[in-house]
Amino acid sequence: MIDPLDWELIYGDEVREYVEQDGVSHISDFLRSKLDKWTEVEVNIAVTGDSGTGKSSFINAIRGLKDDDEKAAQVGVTETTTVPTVYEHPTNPNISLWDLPGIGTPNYPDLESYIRRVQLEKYDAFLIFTATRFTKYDLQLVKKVRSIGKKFFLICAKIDENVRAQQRKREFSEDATLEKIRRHSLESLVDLDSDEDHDIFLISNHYPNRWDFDRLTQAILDALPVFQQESLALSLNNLTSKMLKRKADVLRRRIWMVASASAAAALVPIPGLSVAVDIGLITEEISFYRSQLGLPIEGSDEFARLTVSNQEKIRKVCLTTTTQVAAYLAAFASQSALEEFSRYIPIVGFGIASSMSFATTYYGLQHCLKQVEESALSVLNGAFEEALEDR
Ligand SMILES: Nc1nc2c(ncn2[C@@H]2O[C@H](COP(=O)(O)OP(=O)(O)OP(=O)(O)O)[C@@H](O)[C@H]2O)c(=O)[nH]1
Ligand SMILES: [Mg+2]
Repeated sequence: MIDPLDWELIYGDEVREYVEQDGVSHISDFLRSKLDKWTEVEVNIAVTGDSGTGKSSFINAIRGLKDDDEKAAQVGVTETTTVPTVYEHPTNPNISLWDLPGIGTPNYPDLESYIRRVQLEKYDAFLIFTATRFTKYDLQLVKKVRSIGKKFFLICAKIDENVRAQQRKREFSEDATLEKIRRHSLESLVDLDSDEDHDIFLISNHYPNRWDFDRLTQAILDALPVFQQESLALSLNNLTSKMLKRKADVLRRRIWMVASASAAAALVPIPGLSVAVDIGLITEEISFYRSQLGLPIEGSDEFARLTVSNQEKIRKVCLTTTTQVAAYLAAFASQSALEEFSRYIPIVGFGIASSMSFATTYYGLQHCLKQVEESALSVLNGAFEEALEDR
């Protein structure tokens, strides 16, 4: 696990080095480029496993696509994926999901030919799919992937089908069914070191909000280096409560950079606000919070379906004009806490970190993000209750 403070300051060294070399006169542009860096970080995820185990369906589900969407991977009951195919994430072309045929399928008869053609080195993580038991080829691949120090995840898809089949029995327990599936697929891993705990993720590509789909997503994120974690977390749009929290955490950790950029660029006083801030940048950041955390836009059908109380919550953080943002920030303009911000002084310097402008932006954004997060969670819980009522 990464120390939260390190996480917050992942760009700290780069910013400090920049300031040492170039001073702070153009720091605002530099910080803006860091705020956008997540869009440039490449993440390559390999999705592999035997034919028909749900690889292509997963690639669609994690990208929030339906199987018949234009950019969807082809899904079918007959063998569909025969050559490695890359699928970009719709919100970020640098997130690549590689649909790889399994070893033992006609084009890849054994591990050697697979390694030659698939180039294991280029992937950050391997997702190995099964629908029942892992094959001897899956085991060979796990050993190989582990030997080169790469992360892998063992996944058993189509859990909905299994659960549905068991439901026909008189004595049905979902927990017992899941445990049985888990044990059954673990048995096929006996060849791997017995002292290591092998986690198996039981998912359904058709119900990404149920079973282990979210736990798998979180585990993949946890396994990546920080920059890639940030990039993938901000790119994924399958919103669950854990995902919301993770996204909000990533957004919270960049507030000091927005506050620094705001303080450095704040040349023009804003009417109605006693302190100069970069109001354009702050407005953009707040809008980023709303889109990242999936708040429905006022006027949309989704918005119209919300409860009155959720609509009210969203309106409060719908700050789209300079005047609205200035009025919101005014409440934070008198606050300053030198001690709290002292950790930023060695990075951006005393002038910026101790300014009123920094403090106003910092506190204003912290508060706003909290409000957006709470509203998003409330909307999500409302949608969840609605889904339960429909069942
Ligand atoms: N019920 C259910 N069906 C699934 C799930 N995942 C995939 N399927 C179905 O299983 C079949 C095979 O899915 P694909 O995603 O094409 O499997 P694949 O691993 O890409 O198969 P190949 O390309 O042939 O290697 C399709 O009919 C899917 O609709 C799931 O989680 N639940
Ligand atoms: Mg396929």
